[in-house]
Amino acid sequence: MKLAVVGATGLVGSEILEVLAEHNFPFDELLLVASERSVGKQIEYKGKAYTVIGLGDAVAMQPDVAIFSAGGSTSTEWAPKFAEVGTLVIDNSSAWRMDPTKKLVVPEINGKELTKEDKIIANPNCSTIQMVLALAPLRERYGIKRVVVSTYQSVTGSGKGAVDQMMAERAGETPQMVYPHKIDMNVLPHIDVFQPNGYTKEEMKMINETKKIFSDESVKVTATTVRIPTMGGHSEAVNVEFKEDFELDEVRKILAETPGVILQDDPENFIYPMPINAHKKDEVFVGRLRRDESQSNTLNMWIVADNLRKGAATNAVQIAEYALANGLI
Ligand code: 2RA
Repeated sequence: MKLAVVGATGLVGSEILEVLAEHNFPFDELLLVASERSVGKQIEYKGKAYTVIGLGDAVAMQPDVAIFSAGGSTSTEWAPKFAEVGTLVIDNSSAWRMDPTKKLVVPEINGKELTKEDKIIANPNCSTIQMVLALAPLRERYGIKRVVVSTYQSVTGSGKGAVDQMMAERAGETPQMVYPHKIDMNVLPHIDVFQPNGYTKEEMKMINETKKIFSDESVKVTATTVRIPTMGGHSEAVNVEFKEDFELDEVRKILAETPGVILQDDPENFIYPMPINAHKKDEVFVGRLRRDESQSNTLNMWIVADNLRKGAATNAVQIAEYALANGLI
């Protein structure tokens, strides 16, 4: 098994290496790939130094799997080149997510749709993954009519520069601005670029990707995505209208029994999901379950996950693990 990590020097790339090590992902050879300006850099993996190579050299080495987190333009140009030499590409960018010929995968939900023919697999957007993982089992049981979600997203979703801006502002220094405004002691209702309909690309990702992952255009989704000055993970307030009524105890049982989901729902004892506790964890944490008393068949939930983990690196590694376990590579 020859494994490539493309974008190995970025925030998500580093997280992918951490997850691979924690999961003891089996490979004989590891290729760490990045842009030309990073070629030659040394990166340590499990105590061994690896030298970063360029994309052209990596394709020529014909890896079995390439996990990409290198931005949309790199994925658009290079994912097909890897696929042509037989590599299974798992891409974290948005480049292939809404391509009708590519699958958008959360292994616990729709991993079974994968076949040997799928050579470029899209990893969903981090804010989508954590929401659909919690909603999927409830959709199975009650059917979903509509989802209203408001997110509270960590600056780590914007990359290292955004973390640096926040920390510089917090230290009273003059920051290198990544955002159009201050982020510390502030919130920005603006993630990615605004669209003609007034939504941002991030909001449209949540809307469109949810429908694709559920293979159900009838699910209505609306989203407001907000950047907040925190690390550790993304948080989401989700209001979901089911087709059928529900019992809260059954909802709790379903979620508690869902692989990859951890229920933290004991408000009396101040137990509820928080990004500070989700940091570096692979699971999705759900709490604050309560009936929406303003509308029948409707539930409020609070969903938190480390966006660099299940929102990106962990989900991508789990796709590779699924492919390996099911003879797809
Ligand atoms: C963000 N979900 O949080 C986007 C991309 N990582 O910025």
